[in-house]
Amino acid sequence: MITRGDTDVLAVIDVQNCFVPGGTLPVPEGDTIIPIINRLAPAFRHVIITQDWHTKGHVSFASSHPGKKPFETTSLPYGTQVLWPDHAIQGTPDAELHRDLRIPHAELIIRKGYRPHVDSYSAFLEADRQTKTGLGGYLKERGLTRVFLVGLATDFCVAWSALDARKAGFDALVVEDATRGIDAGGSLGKAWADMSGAGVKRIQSADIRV
Ligand code: VGL
Ligand code: ZN
Repeated sequence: MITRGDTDVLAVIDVQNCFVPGGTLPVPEGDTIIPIINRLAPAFRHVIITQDWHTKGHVSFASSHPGKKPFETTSLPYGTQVLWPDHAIQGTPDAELHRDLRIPHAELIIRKGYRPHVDSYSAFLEADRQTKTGLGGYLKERGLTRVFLVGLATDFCVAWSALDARKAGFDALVVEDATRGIDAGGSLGKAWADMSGAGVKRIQSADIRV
């Protein structure tokens, strides 16, 4: 059993309308994690939330690349980019946090992917792998050292955030049953292997004392 302390933070990644069934980039069973997150959240004194927040015509959208279809890739100045259906467009209902999330005590909502020409799966570092979101500094200034991650999608925003948390010197634990993956071309298995190699711990919600 894991007992939480005052230096722990729960990071709720991208639990938005776009990423649940009925949204523009639905993660299979994405909505089923919400009751688990709602049950876990009160056990954490510190909670932060991320929100994917793209411009219209964002570079990560297949529709911005003539001839390309969603889930194909393209080459961008910062590397290979998976192309997605249009999703999480700033100010649209699709981009809103899911209405069933009940985390009134969340202390920070951090938006990402808002630069038109750069994607950001990670809550810490944009896809150019240079531009910081500020989350690392925020957590450090507040003395928070251990990050528990839940949300969507396991193999993209959750995994990239967990890996960057480790790189920034935090302990990172992914609560597996409080995540769901997209699994595009084997991405889910690769994500778990990368996370395990980086020292990210894979736990279940039942492991956390609430
Ligand atoms: C995500 C793909 C594109 C995610 C966001 O939240 O995992 N995946 N944008
Ligand atoms: Zn996105």
